[in-house]
Amino acid sequence: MPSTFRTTLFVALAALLIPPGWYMHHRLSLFGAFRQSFQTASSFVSSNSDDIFRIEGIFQAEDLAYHESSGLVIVAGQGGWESRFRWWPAWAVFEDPSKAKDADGGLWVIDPKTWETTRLVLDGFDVPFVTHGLDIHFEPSNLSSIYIYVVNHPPLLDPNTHEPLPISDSRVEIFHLDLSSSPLTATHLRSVKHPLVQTPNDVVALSRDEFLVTNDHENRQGLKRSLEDFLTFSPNSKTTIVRVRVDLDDCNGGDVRAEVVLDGLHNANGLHRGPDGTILHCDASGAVFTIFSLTRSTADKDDTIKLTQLDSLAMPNTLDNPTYYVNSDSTPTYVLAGLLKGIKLDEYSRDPESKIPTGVWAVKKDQDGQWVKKHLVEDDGEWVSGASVGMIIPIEQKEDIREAGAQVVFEGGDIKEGRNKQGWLLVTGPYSRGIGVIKVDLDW
Ligand SMILES: [Ca+2]
Repeated sequence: MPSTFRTTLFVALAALLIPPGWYMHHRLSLFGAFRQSFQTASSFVSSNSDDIFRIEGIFQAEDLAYHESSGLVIVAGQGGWESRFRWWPAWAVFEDPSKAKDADGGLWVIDPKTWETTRLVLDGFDVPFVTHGLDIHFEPSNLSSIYIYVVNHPPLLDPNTHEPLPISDSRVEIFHLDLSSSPLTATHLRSVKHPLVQTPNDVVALSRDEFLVTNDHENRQGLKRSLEDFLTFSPNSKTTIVRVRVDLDDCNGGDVRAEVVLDGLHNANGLHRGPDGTILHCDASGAVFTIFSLTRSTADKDDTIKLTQLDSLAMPNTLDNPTYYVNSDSTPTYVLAGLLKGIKLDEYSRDPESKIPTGVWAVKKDQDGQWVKKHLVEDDGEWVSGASVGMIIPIEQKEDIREAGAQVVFEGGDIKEGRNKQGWLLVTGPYSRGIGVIKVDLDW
């Protein structure tokens, strides 16, 4: 065989095999296939055991929302533990739809000053509540009035027997919470279903009557769904961000209007409001965090919304629901939680004893405009199993100074020293036994 032919053949084979090989290796790395050991969350704090704990009594909470004016955290989760391992459409678990009623889904508020939790009374709501992503909306004119939007995955009922079928009847539930009510009560306003919302994952409220929702998959289960997770280069038009509008003043429910705002996405998952009106999003299995601008056009009779990508960042492990905080230097820092061993998802999702390794990153732009990352916490799954969200509650500067025993410095009436140098990081996920809380440094 002439050497030039051999060389050409070698180059051709390499050109054919290296890109798929690199891609396979990269995606397997994102899924944690080559990782065998994981740190514990306790190794991320000093010897002060008060700096890490877990809020018990709220199982499998996928998402968190922070109500700035009251300082309360709002959570959707489950009161029952076992049912998720037999019915959880979000992770393709359809084994026993009758278990959905045992999920004992609910809403809670957490007071980060005392870490006390209060389960809300749900008024006018009696369907199985299998909670997923959530968001809140409130008007500046009435800060004690909060609208809560929660993705729910109850099973479809057989129209004749009314028995649950192994098919998800996914929708978004809208509640209204009056913080002055006693006991604290969330009134169910309506369930929102639409043909464009088939595999809802997360929501972000744009106004009281309007929200965006992600559809995370085209396929609900099976090999095709696994291929969707693994192959980013074949985005599907049904993996979308959808805008939904309802009229909550219409006592009869009224129409649900929906339109696709972005299609061709891969594994569209978490949504969150970002700084300056941006929308934060994560491609979960592709491990890509994206920041969109949101613009409205009222040129037509009906206003339209456009999402335009401003920035993105590829991360080293699968992602879920993004959040952010703004530190004292006004730099937005994004908090990205995810799985460190996503390749064992099928196994984890059916085993009530599973402990799913978890990681939470903080990422921000440095002075040169380059992304920088910090691993806020990693856990082997004992503290928090399968994190889907991390949220920072900055520790008030006075408390910070008092705890640190530092000298208080007043400048123009404001305390400057110690400002927001530490925060409480809340971590939870759809397989967590509680809400993990850990004190983290924000000064980096
Ligand atoms: Ca999610």
